[in-house]
Amino acid sequence: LGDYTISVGIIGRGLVGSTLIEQMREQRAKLHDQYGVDFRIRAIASSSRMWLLSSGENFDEFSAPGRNWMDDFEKRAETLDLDRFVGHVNDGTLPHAVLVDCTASGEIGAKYASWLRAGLHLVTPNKKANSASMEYYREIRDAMRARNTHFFYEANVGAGLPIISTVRDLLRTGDSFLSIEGIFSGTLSYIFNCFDGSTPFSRIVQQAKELGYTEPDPREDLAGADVARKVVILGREVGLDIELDQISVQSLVPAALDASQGVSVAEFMERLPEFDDELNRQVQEASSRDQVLRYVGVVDVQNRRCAVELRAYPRSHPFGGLEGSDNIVCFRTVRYDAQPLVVRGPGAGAQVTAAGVFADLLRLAGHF
Ligand code: NHO
Repeated sequence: LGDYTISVGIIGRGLVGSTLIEQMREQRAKLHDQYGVDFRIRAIASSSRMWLLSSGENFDEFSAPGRNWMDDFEKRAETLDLDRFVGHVNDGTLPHAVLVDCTASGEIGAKYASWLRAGLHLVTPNKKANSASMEYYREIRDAMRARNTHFFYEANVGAGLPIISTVRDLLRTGDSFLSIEGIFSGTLSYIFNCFDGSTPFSRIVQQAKELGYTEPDPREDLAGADVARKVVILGREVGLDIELDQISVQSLVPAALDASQGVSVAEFMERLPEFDDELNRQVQEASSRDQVLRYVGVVDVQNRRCAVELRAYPRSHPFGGLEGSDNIVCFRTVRYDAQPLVVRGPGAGAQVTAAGVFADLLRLAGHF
């Protein structure tokens, strides 16, 4: 076995997990022949079951074209036992072991520190661990240092866009951050890129829901909680000691329609037009000044403040000309002060998210 043979356990076989497995299958021969990198998928878990491949089994057989590994999962999977799952991936038969967490589970995120301390590497698009308490955030970093293990999470922010890696490159080369400001939600990007005052806000939310751009309950997008997690992760990346509940978040869900009031999704959608006036007034006011409204996340590094809120920007601003569900991030640093460094592109979808996770796996292999 070469140094680049890596035992892989995939937790979560939903949209991102299954797309990642497909992308790894497609690249497998090339990675092996050109770079000597050999990722061996040895275990896959869903929320209640797990499939542990025996030492004689090769996942390539099950994922060959014309065969659906999901069928094999259904036949062979047993009840999920996370400790056995992790022990199997890290059984010492291969030189390195990595867990890829493709769930959105906080419970899984809460295990990272112990897994890193047990010698496993970790790659994930799941934001829960990095946006948990600062204490746990530090515990993860301590575990990595103690065992020289790696944890990569590029897809925590902006799916496959180079956002975390850009922050790291700037810091490592000695630059200092002034601010990070961005549109981090594909859903809210779409909604505000469409919202110019000609169509009521509630109608655009309805369209976005029908197109499948929102969560099944659009309030999850409109409340800004997911953007707040991304902002905390970026804030911590640039050195702020910040907790999720210290971020000021402007929710776009009218208080009377909050889920905590017992309002169903159907009733929320039906009554949202009652609240159109205020946002319509704001967009028209912005428009009269040649501005647009954007729902942004901000890390103000100089004032050590993070916020998630609706802001008005001139049409000529990089945020002004955004299209579709693109994400965009402006990094202002000492070196990029007069003109910010801007990263822009699709920030949602299984293909680009899985590719971000896959790139992290290759980044990990680059350390061996
Ligand atoms: P799914 O399809 O629900 O799959 C989750 C899987 O995890 C399921 O197989 C479930 O059985 C398993 N699971 C849940 N709890 C488990 C547990 N305790 N133990 C074992 N397995 C468990 O979710 P996705 O879509 O595949 O997402 C996976 C992760 O990627 C999540 O952390 C999500 O936040 C992250 N992610 C997904 C996407 C995406 O495209 N689907 C994006 C970013 C991150 O950029 C994407 C996006 O859409 C961003 C956002 N919607 C926006 O900007 O508007």
